[in-house]
Amino acid sequence: MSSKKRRRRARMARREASRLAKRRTRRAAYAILAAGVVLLAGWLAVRPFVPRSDSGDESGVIVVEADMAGFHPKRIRARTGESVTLRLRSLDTPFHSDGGGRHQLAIDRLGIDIIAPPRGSREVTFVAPEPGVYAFYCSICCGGKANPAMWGRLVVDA
Ligand SMILES: [Cu+2]
Repeated sequence: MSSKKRRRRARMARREASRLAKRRTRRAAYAILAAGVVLLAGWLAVRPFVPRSDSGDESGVIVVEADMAGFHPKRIRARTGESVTLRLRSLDTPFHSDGGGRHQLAIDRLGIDIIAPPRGSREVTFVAPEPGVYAFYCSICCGGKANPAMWGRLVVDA
């Protein structure tokens, strides 16, 4: 084989190798891009069902979540004289036939009555009253006040 031929072959081999390397890089880039798109789509699909846990983020804010299974938590605490923001969040969607995904939090003794829209929240701010146990309920869904699941307690300590 002439040296000319050998050089030519070497050049072709180098070209082929560089072409293969480029193809591999391109494939890797596409794979990363596709994985990113899949992850993003997955996150967007799942996000509405992930309960946001912002309870405890703000001081003085008590977050109570409600769904057809009742209030979470069912028992909340406050101290007499402290300013309390009570935020009720409905975890249900508007597709619930019973109550349309709305939930209520009413404390008759304190004149509190808020209704959270489906997958939304409403809040009320008040000064915690004298020590005692104050019952709250939702009378919108699942038999309302007659349903023991839709009851909770605000415990006020001195
Ligand atoms: Cu309810």
